[in-house]
Amino acid sequence: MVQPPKAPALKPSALRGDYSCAASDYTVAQDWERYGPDEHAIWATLYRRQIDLIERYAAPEVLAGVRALGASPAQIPRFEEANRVLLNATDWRIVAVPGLIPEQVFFDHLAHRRFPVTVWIRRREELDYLVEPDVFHDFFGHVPLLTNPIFARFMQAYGEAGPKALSTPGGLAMLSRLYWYMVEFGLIRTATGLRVYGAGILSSKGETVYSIDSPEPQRIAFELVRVMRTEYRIDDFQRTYFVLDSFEQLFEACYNTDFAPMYLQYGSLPPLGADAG
Ligand code: HBI
Ligand code: FE
Repeated sequence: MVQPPKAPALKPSALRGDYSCAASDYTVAQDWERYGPDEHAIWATLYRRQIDLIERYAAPEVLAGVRALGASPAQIPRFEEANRVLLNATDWRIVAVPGLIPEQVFFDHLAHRRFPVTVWIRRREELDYLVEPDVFHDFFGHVPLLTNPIFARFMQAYGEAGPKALSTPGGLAMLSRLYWYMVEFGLIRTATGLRVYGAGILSSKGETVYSIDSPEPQRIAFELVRVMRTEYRIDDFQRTYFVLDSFEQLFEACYNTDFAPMYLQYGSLPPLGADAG
């Protein structure tokens, strides 16, 4: 039996998932038949309200992915069905996990083109906010862009960068900021305006609108070192979003880049503030 990792909370609390049946790589069976009507109904509520919003706010590559996956409000998706689409598009697959898993295991899954998706769904009282990822965040937020070859290739390179980050002081914090800002909370410039692609935004009704329409946050052009040095907030909307010109830009900045010199140069310096101008 594997041990759950520590919760990424300010006040550490137990993670919700059941880790007792997880394999050594933290995977479990999705066990789709076990979801009840109430759980499918929560999926339906979340899906309906996000799909309308993202038609207007999300990057075209995200919308193409949502369509390709054939997800619907009718029920929590079956990972096996999504995997047929993903394998065909980019040779990625979903693996089911009980929730957050240790960094090292997470990186290894990504490096092998496996995306860990949490099996459980939030409760109705938590529609708007939840500390841990659930199946709606992981599937609706992350999986659509994994049908995009460039973004999928970036995600693999990200996983491959894990071991060196774990063995260099300050490295993990810097690599995690890249994930936070460019995978969870990324924005992208398109011919028709600024659009959302980050999973943390796509799975949040409030932040989808806020990240694009609010005058409050800073929106800064993507710059690898700056992203890796900038602290983030886990308990509120972001103060800063980084903006891509294209997914190629993210891929080019990270593929074949040795992050070690950046860890050595900046890893032991204090980070830049989450709202540093
Ligand atoms: N585990 N299931 C899951 N999902 C994540 O997004 C995740 C994780 N473990 C570690 C982790 N993310 C972070 O360390 C990333 O910043 C790398
Ligand atoms: Fe996420």
